[in-house]
Amino acid sequence: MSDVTTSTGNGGETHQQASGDAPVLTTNHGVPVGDNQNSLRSGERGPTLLEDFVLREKIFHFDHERIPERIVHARGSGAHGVFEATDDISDLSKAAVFTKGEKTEVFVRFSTVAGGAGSVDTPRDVRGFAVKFYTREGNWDLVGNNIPVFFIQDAIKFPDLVHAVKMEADRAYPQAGSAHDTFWDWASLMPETTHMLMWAMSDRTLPRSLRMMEGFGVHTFKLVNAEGKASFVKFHWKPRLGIQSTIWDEALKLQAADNDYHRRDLWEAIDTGAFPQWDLGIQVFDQDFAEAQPYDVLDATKLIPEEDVPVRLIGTLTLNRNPDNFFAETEQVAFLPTNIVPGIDFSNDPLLQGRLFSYMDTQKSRLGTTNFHQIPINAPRCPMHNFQRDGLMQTHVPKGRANYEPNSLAAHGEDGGPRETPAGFATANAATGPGEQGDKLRIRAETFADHYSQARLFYRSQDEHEQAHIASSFVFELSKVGVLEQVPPRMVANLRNVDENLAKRVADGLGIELPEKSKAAKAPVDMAPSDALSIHKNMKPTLEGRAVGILIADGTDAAELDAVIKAVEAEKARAVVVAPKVGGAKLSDGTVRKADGQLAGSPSQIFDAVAIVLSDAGCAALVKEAAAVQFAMDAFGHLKAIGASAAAKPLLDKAGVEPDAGVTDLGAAFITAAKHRFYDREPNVRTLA
Ligand code: HDE
Repeated sequence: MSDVTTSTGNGGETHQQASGDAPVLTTNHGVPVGDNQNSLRSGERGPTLLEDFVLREKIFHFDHERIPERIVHARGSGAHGVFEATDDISDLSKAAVFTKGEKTEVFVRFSTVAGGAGSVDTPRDVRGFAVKFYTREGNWDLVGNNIPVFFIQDAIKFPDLVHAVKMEADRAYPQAGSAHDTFWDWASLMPETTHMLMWAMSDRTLPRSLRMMEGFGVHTFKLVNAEGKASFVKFHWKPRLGIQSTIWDEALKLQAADNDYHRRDLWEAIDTGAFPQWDLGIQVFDQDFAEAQPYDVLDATKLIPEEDVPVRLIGTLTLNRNPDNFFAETEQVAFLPTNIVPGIDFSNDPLLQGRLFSYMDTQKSRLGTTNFHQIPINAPRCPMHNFQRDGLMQTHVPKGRANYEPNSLAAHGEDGGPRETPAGFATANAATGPGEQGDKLRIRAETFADHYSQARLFYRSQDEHEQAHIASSFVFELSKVGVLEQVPPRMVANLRNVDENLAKRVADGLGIELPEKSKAAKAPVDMAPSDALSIHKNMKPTLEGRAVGILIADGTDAAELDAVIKAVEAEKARAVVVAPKVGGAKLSDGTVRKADGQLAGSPSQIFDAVAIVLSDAGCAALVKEAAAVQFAMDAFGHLKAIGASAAAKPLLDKAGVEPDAGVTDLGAAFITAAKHRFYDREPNVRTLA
């Protein structure tokens, strides 16, 4: 049944009128609108009248559609889901969200940090990983990142970090990138950033998909059990699809191919039922362990190697529903590290402590009211009662007189309102758990002084290819430092404390003398390398959740094409057919196969592996097509598997594709190869530092 009937009014403009199920168009105040095409005029060609409340309300509301974007993490993508607790940890925490079998609704928002809301998805940047659990004891927000450590130790440095990394104040560029003067000027003067810089310069900041990155709570928190006993805890999210990253050249080209690469990928995965999943892991430790470490567990620039405290998996997060409305949900969601529930508590990490007052404040200025908790995406799903009253945009209508406590109104038969409960949130007593007390001093603890040991740990835990990427990223970023000539040597001087070889590679890559080593506040120590820190050691040889681009042209063998598609789909991957024309190609059997993407708009960087299925004639045509040559050349350069029919050889030759383990025919060998990246190929395609 049609929802609207159309009629043509004066001047030929289209009027759509409600009929059937279509609701009547009204003003915000419910007044039915008779004409949504013409404003009210004085005479047919006269001025518009102030009286036109329909026009004025429509424009007035439109004029105010935007709210201030987040000062950091402005660009984000969100999804609804569910968290299911899978292990009994009642000995550690009394939180209902951790009761084995308990299912809790969640909303998750992933973000980049530096760019504005309209910036691209694939810059080299940290990713936010913020989870709001709507537990039956109130909302718990775990507002973390995809990197387990942070740039700074104390919240007082956060505005400096953000000012330095965001676009420069006078010229308003670069958008969304750290490769510029002010960031490196600041970072090279702040040795505590060194560990996080290692992560930022690694491929961790170039995730292949939001579905394929880890998440971390970063700070040390506490778990508190029913007896009030507290333990220290670090939270981890482990992606079921493994960790997967792109490489720099690919990320740059993805930026050109698709500004919304990650947002689209997340939306489409959920839309097609391929629900992304992560396991929630905890590292639990006590005061004795904390005191025995060569770093301070309250220092957010440090991690706890998984080899020292294994990650115990206690639940699973499944994202299973896309937002209904981006603004109402993803934009208005207000994460607050202060949203915490009984059974979980803060530690004295000075970075976390600073966050505890920042977020409430920012939400007030972003959302305009202290009542932002009443916006549906922020509202708790459990009952909520208190004596907070009034304020801008109040939507609750409390009944009765009880807006203060204590009161004895109940004795008079009136509603006396809510009362506190002994089961409510109580701050963990330091005497029954890890103790962190001290005098009030504006001081940085001596235990925070070692800025290099874990940077070294990270670097030395990477394989040779990952180390080369890190060295090359430093070279690239520092090469973007313009007039501030003192900055690159200062940074390299710091890197000498991390690893002499790394420093030398970066100095060579920049073409500068190796500077004198900077003086470390505390001499670094060697820690045992940790495999958990490497992406390459944590990638899964799988095609699940990935995409294979299949290039075809007129004359492609239908059976050969179908065999590839079938084999790819059997691995739970997307088989995406690409042809010079989106209408399709005429195959060997005379049928026309519609393409999923046109060659010009579907470069190989949007795929994890490519198959090139061509006839002699098809190949002869594509050899003269730059986009086709580039398709093969980039797949090779981005270290991806390339499966090709024998007839495609001239195209591969023209693209400079040389035979190696990742270049196969279209049989089973291709499917095996497609699950990998061929990092050994890299020295043949580009010079790394
Ligand atoms: Fe944030 N951070 N942050 N941050 N942060 C914000 O809150 C802040 C820090 C993180 O998807 C802001 O709503 C301070 C660490 C994520 O909506 C703001 C400090 C970590 C998100 C803010 C930090 C984070 C934010 C901006 C130093 C990883 C996006 C808008 C003490 C553990 C949440 C907003 C979303 C957002 C302040 C440090 C993660 C301004 C002062 C460390 C994922 O309030």
